[in-house]
Formats: sequence, C-alpha cells, structure tokens
Amino acid sequence: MTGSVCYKILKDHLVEGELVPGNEIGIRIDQTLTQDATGTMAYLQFEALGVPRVKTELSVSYVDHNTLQTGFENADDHIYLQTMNSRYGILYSRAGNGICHQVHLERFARPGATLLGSDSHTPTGGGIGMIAIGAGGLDVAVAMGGGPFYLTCPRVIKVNLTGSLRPWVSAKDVILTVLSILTTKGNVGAVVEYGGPGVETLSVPERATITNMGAELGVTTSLFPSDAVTRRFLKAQGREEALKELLPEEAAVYDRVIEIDLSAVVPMIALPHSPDNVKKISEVKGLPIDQVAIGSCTNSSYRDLMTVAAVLRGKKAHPSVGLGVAPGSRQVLEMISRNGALADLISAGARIMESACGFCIGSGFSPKSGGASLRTNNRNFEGRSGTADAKVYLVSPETAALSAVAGALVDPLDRPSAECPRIAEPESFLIDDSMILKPEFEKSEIRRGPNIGGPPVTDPLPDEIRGIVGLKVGDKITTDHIMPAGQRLKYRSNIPEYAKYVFEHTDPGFAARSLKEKEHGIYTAVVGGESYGQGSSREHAAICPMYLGVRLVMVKSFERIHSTNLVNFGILPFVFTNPADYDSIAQGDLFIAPDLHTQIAGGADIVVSIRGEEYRFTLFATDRQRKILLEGGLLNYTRKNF
Ligand code: MIC
Ligand code: SF4
Repeated sequence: MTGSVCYKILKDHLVEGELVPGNEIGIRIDQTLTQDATGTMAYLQFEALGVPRVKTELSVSYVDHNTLQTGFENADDHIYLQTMNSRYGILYSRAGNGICHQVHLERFARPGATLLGSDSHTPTGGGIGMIAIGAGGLDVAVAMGGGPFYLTCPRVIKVNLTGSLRPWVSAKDVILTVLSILTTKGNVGAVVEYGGPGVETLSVPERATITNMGAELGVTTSLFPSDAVTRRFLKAQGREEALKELLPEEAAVYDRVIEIDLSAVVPMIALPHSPDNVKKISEVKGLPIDQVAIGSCTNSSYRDLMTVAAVLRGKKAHPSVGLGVAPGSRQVLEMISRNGALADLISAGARIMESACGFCIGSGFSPKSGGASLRTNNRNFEGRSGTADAKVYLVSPETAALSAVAGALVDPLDRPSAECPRIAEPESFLIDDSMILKPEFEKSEIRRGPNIGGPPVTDPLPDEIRGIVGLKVGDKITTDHIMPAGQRLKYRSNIPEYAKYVFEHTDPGFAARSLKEKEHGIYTAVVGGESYGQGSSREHAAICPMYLGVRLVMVKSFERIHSTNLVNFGILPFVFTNPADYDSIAQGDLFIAPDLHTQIAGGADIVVSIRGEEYRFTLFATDRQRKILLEGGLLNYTRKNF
C-alpha cells in the first residue's frame, strides 16, 4: 500500500503501531466534527474526561440533524452545545448554516489532514484529499482531548477512473456503480482510493458525493488525490493556503484495482431497501413515483442544485409528485437565491426546505403509506423515511429532477444530450462565516436545560454473565433498526427516555422486557447475522442497549463503527466461530458466560454455555479493546490511562 495517497497521510500521522494492513494503528487527529444528534453525548463525555480545552488544530460542532424544534428538546440541545463549545474552544455552526459534511468541505477540510467525525458520512472530506473517518462520539471526544484514534491499518482498494462522464451521467451514478461492484458487505478494514486519468474530470463537490456514499460500502473511508482541481476549489472558497498537493507514487501498491471507465457509466438507481440493491435505470424506468426529495450531504452542493434548477426551469412538478429541495448549506442557498436559480425551483413547485438533514433522517417529509420516494440521499433502509412501508429509491439529482416533472422514473439518457445543463464551477463562492461562532472560553457559562442528561455510566465487566437471548435478528441489521431516529431523534441527550425505543420497529416489547430482566440481575444477549450494525455512527445504538442490560451481541459479522461503539460501552462483540451455530440458537434461550476476565484477557475462543451446550465465539476486539472491555468501557479506561 506504500506510495498510495492514503498511506502517505497515515504515515504523517502515525503515533502507534506499524503500517501493515490488519495491524492496529493509532493516528493523530488534526480536526474533529460533530453534529447535534451525536454531539451532545460526545461533549458530555468530553466534559467527563476533565480536559480543559480541545487539543486539536480545529474542532467544529454543527447543528443540522435536530432542527425541527417541536418542543423544547432540540433548543435545549442547541444552547448546551453553543455554550459548551464556546467554553472548550470548539467552533459552533448554528442551525441554518447547513449540513456538517457540506459546510466542512466548503470551509475547513484540508488536503493531507486527518478528520474524525461523529457521523458516518465524515468521509465526504475525502473528496478534498484528506483522511476523514466516521466514529462514535466517545472516540471523537477522546481525539478532542488529544488522544490518538485507533483503527485497523487498512488495505487499500484502488478505483482507477478513465474517460469522462457523458452528459446526464453524474457522480452519484459512479458511486452507485462502485456499490454494485463492492456491495455493502465484506469491506470492513479497507479504504477506497480513487485514481487514474479520469480523476481530473471530476470537481471537488463531485468527488465528495463519491466519497460521501463510500460510507455505504462499509469501508473505513474513501479519498481522492489533491491536485489542480482541488486548488481551484480551495481558491474559489478563499482558502488557497490550505492546498497541499498529494498524488500517489507511480509505483504505489494496492490490494486490489477496480477499473471504471467514466464514459461507460450509465444512470443508476438503488432500489429498496439497501444502497447496494443497484440497477441500471434503463431496466426499471417508468416506475410510478409519489415523491421526489433532493438534498442531503450526498447531493446538495451548488453544482447539484444549479443542475436541478436548470432542469426544472420553466417546467412544473407533476401533479402526482410532491417535490422537496433542501440545499446543503447556507452558502449554497444564498448563492442560488442571489443568482435566481431558487426562483426556478420555487416556480416549478418545489417545497424549499431548511439547509439541514431533514427528510434524509426521517425528520419530516415522510412519504404516504406504501409510497414510492425518489431521493438523492445515501440511505434507503426500511422505515428510515418515517413511513414503515414506503419504498425509497436513491438516484442522482439529474434523474430526480427529470422524474419530478414526468411523474415517473425517467432514464436521463433518453433525453437529448444537448438539453443537459452544464454548470460551470464558480470562480468564487459566497463566503460568509458569520453563523460559525468562535469560542469565548471562560466567559461562557454552560447552559443545561431539562433535555440534557449526564454522560453514560458503564459498570466494570462482571466475571460471569447470566442471561437470556432477548432477540434474534437476521442479516444487515442497521443502526436504524437498533436505535430509530426520525421522531425519536429529540431524545438523543436523554438515555433513559431514548432507550425505550431500542428495536422499536423490530420488536416493540424488547426494551421493556430487557429492562425488567436487568432489574432481576438477568442480562440480555442479541443474536444477529451478517453485517450487524451497518449504517450510522450513532453510539446510542450501543449506549441505549447497554442501559437496558444488553451485555453480549453474537453475530456472523460486524460493521466497523458499530462494533467499536459496542466495545466503547462495555458490550461484548462475539462472532460465531462456526456460523452455522446461528441456526441453533433461539430467542428465549438462557446462557451463562463464565470466567470472562480470564477468557477475555486470554485471546483464545470464548466459550459460552447456551441451554447447557457449549458454543464458541471469537471476540471481535484488539488487545487494547480487550482492556477497554475489562474496564467496562472507553470512558472508564481513558480516565484511568490518559
Ligand atoms: C445518518 O445518516 O444515519 C446519521 C443520522 O447522520 C448518522 C448519525 C446519527 O445517527 O446521528 C450517521 O450517519 O452517522
Ligand atoms: Fe444528515 Fe442524511 Fe447526511 Fe446523515 S446522511 S449526515 S442524516 S444528510
């Protein structure tokens, strides 16, 4: 992997371990970002670490997820974040300033740097040539305190781009093509690096669309080199001084190379309910649709919304289609309002939404029962839109806009090339950072309204755990299944309340049952299939189960961020040594996990007795994580060792 852009940046930041794929390494983190839905917990935990000020070069806190403010909860969160951030040296991007990843790319991302964010789409920053990784809030808190971030030294998959995109084909179609090749499974421990002559045909926002949705591959991150295109973007953002050229060496070694000829890419679509359920639009065109939603951190840049506005100019959304547009940032919104493109959107019948996550996280604009919604976001997990039986399809802004007018799914390639809008990259973006507040340190008094709870407390690991298999689920269980967002998002700062909704849609009785058992000293185990914990970085998918007494999760395979979150909160991540054992365990089975201290420190297979029979598991944890588990979690461990 030597000579890749990825390894050049890792080498510059290495503080522990050896750069050999599969090894655990620790890297220095230059920048952090949080968003409000994971941020309150991250900052409560940062406070609990007892560090007087952040030690990073830059830490930014964004408000973009919980902006509905129906009731006091969101507003309580915002004022806590604003005052806490001000005290500890963190920039605060106010509600309305935009989606964290879009704003960070515009204003702060820097080639060659490392960024750790408490959101799984943090790799958006990879579009500018940085290593940007999503993690749980506690990992981000530790990084803000100056601690290294630990990860598995990745194998690097190169995607070699040649040619250039045809009219009507878009960066979204490229990442959907990559998803159709690599799928959402089996990519844990890899980084995707884009290279080849096709790279220079893609602007930074287009590159960021690709690295953003790389999150759905389950890889550690994705990145592009930093080149003349990067310089142009930084210059237009008034930040040319941040440029650092970063190209791979000629002789760079990769684990695997995937060839993509951009001129052969066609418009793609992800069908319900997985981002890798990808088809060519030509195979499914004509599909009736009820709703079109354009926005999210994947596709809401100036380039994207200008394209949509140009397609919609002088046309109307079809009467059967509800059209919503959410610009990614205040910069984008203000620019399209000043140049008139916003008027084209309004005139076409688009409902203009706040520059925030909104519909993407199921916060409003839910489709009708059984409705078909065409969206430009990155996830179409079942129920995430807020409507349990809705069908969500993921497409490019071009496809979304054309289909909104037609009232059915359109293959853009059926339209004349000459009609395809060509949006020039702006020479300069509109720069106004007045909604990013600077810290006032001691002058700031931290304000905690009733929605702000305390940091989560974990108990040290008992030597023996007795309990019950409280739930058995199948493959590809996402964090949206484990810890639903949408209407429940406002409880992110209140664990006892939020915990009531763990597995709400999978098994509504799970939470109450588990809590009751915990009160009687009986712990809960969850049994799952492949890719358990896919999707979001929300550590609530570990904290809330932990609160309910879940101490064991036994699965065929884990996704990276979620398994780390489980360890961070003292839940044992077990992988079946023999995957067929999955079939012989049932909900309601009783188990005893004995001699855990010795078993966990030991490193051999862990033996658990289930219904009196012996089952073997591999503990999905590094040596360092074993120590964390013995302490009952990362907060306890860090307080002791930092
Ligand atoms: C998401 O897209 O699922 C979120 C909401 O942005 C999450 C973070 C969260 O749950 O707060 C993510 O992707 O990490
Ligand atoms: Fe927000 Fe959606 Fe992006 Fe998550 S994926 S950060 S909810 S816009």
